[in-house]
Amino acid sequence: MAKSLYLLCISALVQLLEFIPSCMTQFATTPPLPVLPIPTASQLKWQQREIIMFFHFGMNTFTDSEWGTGQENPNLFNPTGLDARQWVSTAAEVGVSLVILTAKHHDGFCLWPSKYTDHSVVSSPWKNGHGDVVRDLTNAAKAQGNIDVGLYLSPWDRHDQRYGKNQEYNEYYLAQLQELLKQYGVIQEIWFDGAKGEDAPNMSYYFEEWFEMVKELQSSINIFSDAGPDVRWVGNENGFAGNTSWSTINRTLLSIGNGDNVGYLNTGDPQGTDWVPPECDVSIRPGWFWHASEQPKELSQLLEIYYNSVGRNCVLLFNVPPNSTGLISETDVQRLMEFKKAIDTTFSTNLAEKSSVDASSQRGGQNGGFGPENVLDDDNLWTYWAPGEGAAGQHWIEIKAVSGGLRFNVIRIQEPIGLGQRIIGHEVYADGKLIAEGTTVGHKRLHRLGDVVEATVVKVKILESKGVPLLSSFGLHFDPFGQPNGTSVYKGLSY
Ligand code: FUL
Repeated sequence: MAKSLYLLCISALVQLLEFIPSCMTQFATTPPLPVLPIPTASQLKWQQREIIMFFHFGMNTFTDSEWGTGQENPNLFNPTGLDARQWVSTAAEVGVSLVILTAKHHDGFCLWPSKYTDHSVVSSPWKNGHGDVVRDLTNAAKAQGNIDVGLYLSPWDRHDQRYGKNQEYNEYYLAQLQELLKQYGVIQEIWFDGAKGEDAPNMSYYFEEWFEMVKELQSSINIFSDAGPDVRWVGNENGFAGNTSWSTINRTLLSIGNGDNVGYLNTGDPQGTDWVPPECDVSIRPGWFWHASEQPKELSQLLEIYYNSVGRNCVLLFNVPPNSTGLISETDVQRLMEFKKAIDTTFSTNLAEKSSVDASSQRGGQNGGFGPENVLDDDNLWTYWAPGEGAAGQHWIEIKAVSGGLRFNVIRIQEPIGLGQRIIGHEVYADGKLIAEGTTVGHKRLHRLGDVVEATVVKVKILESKGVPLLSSFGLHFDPFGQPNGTSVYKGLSY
């Protein structure tokens, strides 16, 4: 009897003990509020691509020119060996997931059989007038898999007689836009170039109608122009973003084809009310189009471009022009492979990966899920370090080598931009010595150091930010290539 009473008591005690923790269950710590503006899903996807590819190809490829006059004879267009599968397989090998083709450049010659003009592939000897480069590219991308397509449709048209007559030309342009956006499946970026020659007739483009129509036809597309709305020009064609590089800008201060605001485009605006990140368009060769006399840039130049574009919160739009056979030249393919190998060699190993990591504070305390260890995982978007609310200028993370020392010459810092771009100023210390300083971070900030640094403790201090600063990824890397220009120089917060 006593024994059964004893067992009853024990079982009641066990039930009670099970009940107590369930009463005390804590919910997970909530993520911090975003700092607006934030990217759309399409902009977020675009930013993660980091490097995309431009194919400048068209009449100019056959006339050795950059800006055709519009008077070229369609007979000249005859890329006898054109194979768009080689274009996309080259892109895939470089790790590129979006390629953009010049469907129509300023000379007005159309690479697809437009119903609205005969100045196109239809009038050329290529495939007896039955060819369609846009179709070849979209088919090749689909067959390759994981490659998306974007299109460039030059507003300035030096061939078409309607150019200069506002309504007629805008109708023509919109008709072509509809052809391109309705007939070729999903198009992920549309490029509205701002160039227009000084001798060109006066012409008003109906941008509002164009943009609305584009979004109606392709819901996940990003519209590029000098002024966005989704992606903005970086203000130069060298592939260099500003040392300060905000994805935010004030669109009301921008206009398409206006050369006066290149500085503003280059750095963006911390007070900007619109999320319109910069895209760095630059050619692997001196010209945009292929010329027999030109060669691709040196590997060291390509790497310098990478550090100053991807490493400054930009997407790099690398132009690789197919030649007059209709193929990417072997020299260009080789240079791209060298480039890819160099990037992989430097970045595939994070020397900080096995270090211990500490922070000034963390949101929700030890088990809040926002600890500094999140900067060393593979996710650079949705797992991140968030400090507790605290005095500005007091936030930091510290990486400590667990065994031996850290030997590196590149520092990589990333913000989880899905919650807004926040960091205004930061510094990096190695064993207490300042080794790099900078302003914005954004999706990715790379500091390529002049010297190799050896240290056991590396600290990132956030000097100033909009809201609390967040860090999604941190890396220390060793880059054995090229001659960098020297340490990143902190220019103060003079944005
Ligand atoms: C410029 C054009 O004039 C060039 O030919 C090239 O297409 C470049 C990407 O944009 O505005």
